[in-house]
Amino acid sequence: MLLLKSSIFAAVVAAQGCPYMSGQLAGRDAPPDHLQRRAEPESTAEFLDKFTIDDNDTFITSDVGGPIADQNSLSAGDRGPTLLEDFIFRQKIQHFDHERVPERAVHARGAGAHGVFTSYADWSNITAASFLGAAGKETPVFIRFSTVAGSRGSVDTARDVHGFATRFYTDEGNYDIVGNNIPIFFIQDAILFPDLIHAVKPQPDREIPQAATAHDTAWDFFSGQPSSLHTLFWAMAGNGIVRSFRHMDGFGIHTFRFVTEDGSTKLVKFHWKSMQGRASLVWEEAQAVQGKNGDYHRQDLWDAIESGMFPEWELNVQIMSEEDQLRFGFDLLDPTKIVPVELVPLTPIGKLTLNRNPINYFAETEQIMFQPGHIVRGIDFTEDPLLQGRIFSYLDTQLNRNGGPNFEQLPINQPRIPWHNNNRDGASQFFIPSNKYPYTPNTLNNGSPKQANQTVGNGFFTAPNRAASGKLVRSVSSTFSDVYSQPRLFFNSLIPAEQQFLINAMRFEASHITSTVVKQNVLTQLNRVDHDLAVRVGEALGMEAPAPDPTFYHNNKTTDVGTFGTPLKRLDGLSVGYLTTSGSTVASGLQSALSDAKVSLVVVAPTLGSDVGQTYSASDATNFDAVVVDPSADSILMGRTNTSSTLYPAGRPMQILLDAYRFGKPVAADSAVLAAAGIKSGPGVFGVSGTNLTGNVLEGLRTFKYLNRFTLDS
Ligand code: HDE
Repeated sequence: MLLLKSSIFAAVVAAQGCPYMSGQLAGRDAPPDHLQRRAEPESTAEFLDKFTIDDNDTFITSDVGGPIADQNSLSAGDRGPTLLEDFIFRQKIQHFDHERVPERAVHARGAGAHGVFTSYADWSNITAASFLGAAGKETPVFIRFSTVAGSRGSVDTARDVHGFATRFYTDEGNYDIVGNNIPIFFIQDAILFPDLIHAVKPQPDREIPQAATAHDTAWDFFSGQPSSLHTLFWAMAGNGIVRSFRHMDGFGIHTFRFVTEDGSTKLVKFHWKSMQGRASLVWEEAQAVQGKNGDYHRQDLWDAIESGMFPEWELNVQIMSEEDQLRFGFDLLDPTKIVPVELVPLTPIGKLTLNRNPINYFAETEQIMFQPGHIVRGIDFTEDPLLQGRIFSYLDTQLNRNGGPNFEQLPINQPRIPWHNNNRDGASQFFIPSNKYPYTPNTLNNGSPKQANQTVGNGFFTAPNRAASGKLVRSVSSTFSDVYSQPRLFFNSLIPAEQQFLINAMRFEASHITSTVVKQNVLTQLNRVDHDLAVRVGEALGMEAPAPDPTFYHNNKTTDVGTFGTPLKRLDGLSVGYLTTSGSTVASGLQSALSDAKVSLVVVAPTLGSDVGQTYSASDATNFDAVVVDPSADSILMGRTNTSSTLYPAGRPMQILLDAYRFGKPVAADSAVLAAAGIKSGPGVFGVSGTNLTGNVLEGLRTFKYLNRFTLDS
């Protein structure tokens, strides 16, 4: 029989939840509601344990508990037909037939993990949010990272915006920051979201291409809706092809409100800063990874957490006043604008550590249902029209995915504190409400559950200074109209190599467009941002850019927006390939220095052996962040004496070295091998014997990409 770690009864009663404990189940003399509230939300381990099924040393049962054998169906005679009465067959197949729920309409492909958020201080001077109310206060979290356009089985390294959705299980209810790794968005009004998504998803007739924007409809939309340019620029630069989820930042995008207990407000923007540092792939590499390992990001996150290298992010806020809404030359309600850090610096307020992989992907990562409308006391919305629309959309889509309104009762969605309200029934109601008076106002249940507000019951409250008035209009605010200055600011702020990557990405994407009109529209829009950029993209299309259109041209720059050119902060979880032959040994100094830096050294040889981690047949440059060629094995490896092995594709060892070099990674080999590969000496190309190999490899990993290897337009 199935064993729940604790019994079903205990799960339901303890199920935190279970609001109904306060009635008959818990006895008439149960303490009043507010005294039942836990001082702290239940820890993740404690909470998940109640719902975890342990199959060890059990017999298979039917869904309703009776032990059964489900390996053979019941048939009429040895060779006869299966019988309708076979309830075992029917239940098993039927459950299988219904195993899937609709994948997310966007952000279908993702990976998640549990963790903990720790507040750096008591922030009650800016917010009444209790999870930010004391130094060292810990709150359990679950994060889901994702790409946007691809379906659930698509590849991880598609060029795309990446989702960065965080749920805080706070002691005052669940709070979600459903953000992305790019700090702005394509559109300003939520009503355009279906148009954006229909345009970037595969074309409707042929359902091609999967998880890619390099097609006519996407660029038709981008060039017709120039509010999308700023996000598009970020996605075409390194942020679209990150090295891993661990190496990207996250953003809340919209401006939100912090509200204090005395009702005063601050406008805030959220920034999650990767404590690993930011890093990206180059496009050739990302495409190669797509073929070699579609689970590249998912696996990186899983492996890092499994091996105790817990990824961390610092939560920062930009804090602004209500009076600042139009102060910076753009509107803080416009989600296509960043607030440059020179104007408003980042204030670090806490740290997030991911420390636990899910037990079951479907139950946790697939069933978590985020909502910008999951908000807590001390935080409030703004009038950003994109945010306003999202507050509706996420609740609506969860109803569709779950098939009913009880999805908040799923373990991953439950708050870790009790909840009480008069919502009732619906498909799959998991609890047994004991209150016979589920309405407000009631006298028959002494008014319970009672109304809570700011002063009674520690309730949620809308910022008291929020006001709205005006004639009804169906238009975007005129304060949102400049959509060109900030893409230019972004482009100006990139180092030349990343500017080139961005241009190359646009060349790649735009050269997939078949419509001449769309290509012309793209150049027209790029030209409004930067004439030189339009000329350079146009060159690849064999088209001329329009004459300069300088209305929005400027030379301003900001900082901290690129993903290349800044050394990594931590090397945890990176990997070095050591190309050798079976039976060779790795220099022990290198081995131990890498392991001290939490970098894995993967020995690659023609066949597996005790010290060999990968065979050449299964290996590639995309598996490593740096490559070292064993000096004692190089003549064999580089094909000079053994060109015809059947154990791996011809030339594979040399290919690994060359690709690593082409992808900008540090490489180390002896000079004969480098010469045979045609690799010239230069930054990130190291000798392998007698020199400071270990120091060079570590320094190379920190540098991560050697940008001098990539040609710039002259
Ligand atoms: Fe989403 N978005 N979105 N989005 N979004 C969804 O909700 C939507 C937007 C984001 O890991 C959906 O649960 C509208 C901005 C993330 O589970 C859906 C608009 C940002 C995730 C939806 C936006 C995001 C979603 C699909 C325009 C960055 C994945 C499934 C107003 C701040 C969350 C789901 C996860 C998911 C609607 C715009 C981020 C359909 C209407 C801006 C990270 O409800």
